[in-house]
Formats: sequence, C-alpha cells, structure tokens
Amino acid sequence: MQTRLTKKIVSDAIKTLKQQGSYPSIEKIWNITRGSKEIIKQLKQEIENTVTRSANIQRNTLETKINIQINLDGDGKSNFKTGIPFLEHMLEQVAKHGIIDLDIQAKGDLHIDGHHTVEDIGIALGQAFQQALGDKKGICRYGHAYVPLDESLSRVVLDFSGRPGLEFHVDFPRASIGNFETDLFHEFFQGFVNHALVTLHIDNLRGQNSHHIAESIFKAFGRAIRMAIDLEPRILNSIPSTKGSL
Ligand SMILES: [Mn+2]
Repeated sequence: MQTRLTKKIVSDAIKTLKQQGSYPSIEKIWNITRGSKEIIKQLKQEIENTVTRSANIQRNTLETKINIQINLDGDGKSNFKTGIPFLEHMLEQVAKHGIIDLDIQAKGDLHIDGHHTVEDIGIALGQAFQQALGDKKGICRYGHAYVPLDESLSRVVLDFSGRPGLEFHVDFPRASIGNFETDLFHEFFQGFVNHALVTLHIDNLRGQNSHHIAESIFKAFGRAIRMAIDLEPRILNSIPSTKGSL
C-alpha cells in the first residue's frame, strides 16, 4: 500500500518536473517525494529510466552474448569489452560525440569471424535506443552532421521515424582495417536500423584512407544522434509527428 502511494507520488513528481521542462536528478525527486529510503531504492531504476532515458539490453543467442547499458542523457563515458578493438574505437566516437554513456560487453564467436558479433552489437544497440527513447516525446527527431577527418568527409542524416531504412553509400578502398573487415560496417548499421527503427542515410562524400572514412562516419553518426535525441523544452509532452506516434 505504502509502495503504491509512493509510486504515485514519484510519478506525479516526474510529471510535474517534465512539464516544467527540466529533467531532475534523483536527489531532487527524493526531496520532492520525501519517500522512505527503501522504497525509493526499489524505484530508483524505474525513475532513472524515466528521467534519464536509459536502457539495459541483454541479448543472448548461440552465436553471441551481448549486454548493453546506455544513458542518452549521459556525458559521453564509454566502456567496451567486445574482442573487436576497431569497433570499440568506432563506438567510442558515438559515445563521445553523441554525448551518451555507453557500456557494451560482448562475447561472440570470434573464432569464426567478427560477423555475428558486429551485427548483433548493431542489433542490441538499436534495441537500446528504441527502449531508452520510449514514446519519443519531446525529441527533435531528425539529426544530421557532416564530419571531416583529414581528407575524408562523411554525412549522416537520420530520423527516429519508427520505420527501418538504411541508405549506405560508402566505398572502402581496403577490404580490412587491421583485421576488421570493412563490409561489416554495413551489417552493423543494418542491425541498428532494423531495431532502433530509424531512417538512416550514410554517405562518404570523399576519402582515401579507410580508417579515416570509417571514423568520419561514426563521428557523424554520433553527432546526428545527438541532434535527433536532443529534447526541445517547448514540446516535452508531445510526440514530434502529425500522425501522433513514432
Ligand atoms: Mn582513429
């Protein structure tokens, strides 16, 4: 009974704070609710997920076991253990330039090759975004970025449209970067798109060095995400679609 009452107080407090246009800290909610420590502790995850747009995804198959923690309102921290260093170098760009906290632990069948692990990380990351964004109320929805890296220039345009769609226009001069096969980038983004339900256009406009090409794409991807998931304070309670849902 007490739990239910506290839950209601907490949810009312979150609603009020959202209407004011600010996403409060747990401490602030604590002060408002004045609930008991134990009850608040139980609700902490729920509250955190509501106010900080975070998600925890576990995806286990016979080929891969993946655990992703994401906080879209983080500060760009990242932590990876995937067994694929070049992918980690790329995902670090997404966290840093998307200003999201990202923790990915993956155990895949790398004795075969990187294919399943890379694709499944894309899938799980897509699921994490889909879950963390929830009903997408208040988000800017569209994002785009041009990012250069020396001779390379890439453009990423995306829409959290609720529909999967990938346009991937990238030619890598090399088949591999280190031991990372460059055709896996397409698999990664296809997995992401299918599960984040986004429309994603990726174009490498020029470039000669495959490492630069990949890195400019992932940096632009991070920047475009940052723009799209940013909250517009004037529409915090509305879904940015004339259809009424995304
Ligand atoms: Mn680099």
